[in-house]
Amino acid sequence: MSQHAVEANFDGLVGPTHNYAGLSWGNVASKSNVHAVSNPREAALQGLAKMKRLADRGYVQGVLPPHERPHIPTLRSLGFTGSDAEVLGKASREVPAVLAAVSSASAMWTANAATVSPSADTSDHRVHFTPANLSAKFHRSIEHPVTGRMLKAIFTDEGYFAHHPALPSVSHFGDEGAANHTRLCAGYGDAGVELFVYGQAAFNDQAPAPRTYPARQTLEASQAIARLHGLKDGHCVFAQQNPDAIDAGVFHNDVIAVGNGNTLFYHEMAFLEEDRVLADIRSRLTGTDLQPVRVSSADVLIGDAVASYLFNSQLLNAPDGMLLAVPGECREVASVSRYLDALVAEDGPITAVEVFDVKQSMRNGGGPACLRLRVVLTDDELQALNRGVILTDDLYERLTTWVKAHYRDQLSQEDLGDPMLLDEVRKALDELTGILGVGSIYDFQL
Ligand code: SUG
Repeated sequence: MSQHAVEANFDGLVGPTHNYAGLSWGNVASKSNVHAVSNPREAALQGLAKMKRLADRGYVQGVLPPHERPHIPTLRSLGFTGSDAEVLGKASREVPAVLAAVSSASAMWTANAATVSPSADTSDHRVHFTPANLSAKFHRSIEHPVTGRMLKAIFTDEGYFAHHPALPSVSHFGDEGAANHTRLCAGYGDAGVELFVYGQAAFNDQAPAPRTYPARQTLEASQAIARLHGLKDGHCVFAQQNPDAIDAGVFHNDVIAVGNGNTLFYHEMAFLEEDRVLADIRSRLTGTDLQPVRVSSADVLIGDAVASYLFNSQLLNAPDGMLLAVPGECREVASVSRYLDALVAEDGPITAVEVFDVKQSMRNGGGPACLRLRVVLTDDELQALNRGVILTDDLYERLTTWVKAHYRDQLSQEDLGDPMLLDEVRKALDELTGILGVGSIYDFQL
């Protein structure tokens, strides 16, 4: 029996070490802004402003705290010894590139934090979470232990929430979380179809694969998650991403497609077997008909989609249709801006477009949709979670004041070795766990 449910969005609060280190081969923005000076304060305030605007519209908005960076325990695991300041100093002199990796604020992109299956889809009727191992990139592979701890601290009640450890952290089971997972459904509380999009099959040498850039997600990882979450075969669709799209800079499916309710908004180059994928979704979706909104290359070239992040938008239910929350860059690319005007003028499911400024994150390849993890929750589940992370006017004010008190307004690669930065970050994060009421979740607190 279906229950009333809502989609809550948990945005990653941008951490105080947000910087541009060029860590993500295959992510065009990350590589083109390498070593630019970042502004962590502006980045965090842009993220908070997005959350506040959506919360003001009545969407349930949550906050996921940043991770501890630079991550001294990782440096110790790599053989650096001494006091924390000594570890930092040695890493900064001897392996600055490794220090940059363990300093990345990449946990802000919570679409990669985990894959989440709502209770309406799972065999035990609990909400299931699997943190993504993010094994494709070293700087991201260190996120999942803390992500898992945070999710457990927020979704604690085992009667409602089930937590799995990340998959084995090797390329065969490379998993990038919800960025490669879309749920289509009639109502949020109804059983839906979970669409898992992968870049490559790992145990099949003959399978199509990208030639230039890495495929981060494997079919085998997606299948393992479906099994762990107790999803019925009849409710899952596995789709291979078009390898040419990956080679054009589409390193996650959410850079080329986004779904909500019965609507799938995607570029014609998104899937290798477009017709089969749509047919499989149609045959599994109950209580509604799939509404594909397909963007052709004639309207928007894939390069323009990657440059503007058109598909890395949040597609949200609105009173008279659906709202597409797009990054500001969509109005800077002429073909995309034209396309958006035509989209809302036509009689389709997407009825409104709104622009959000998340430029600091965008310069590392993270748009509005990368910054949020969607968690569909029934009314009871929503009441059961740790409410301290739900954005209210008061929490927004407190977090804004906290950012202004603790964040720098410029950060270069040289600054990452500054022992003062480490102290500033720890002081800030210690205060933050108190503000959010999540207890001790950081290594330095344990
Ligand atoms: O994993 N960028 C992230 C961007 C993640 C975007 N997420 C989604 N599409 N859902 C990544 O490539 C760049 C960090 C740097 O270069 O400093 C980075 O990690």
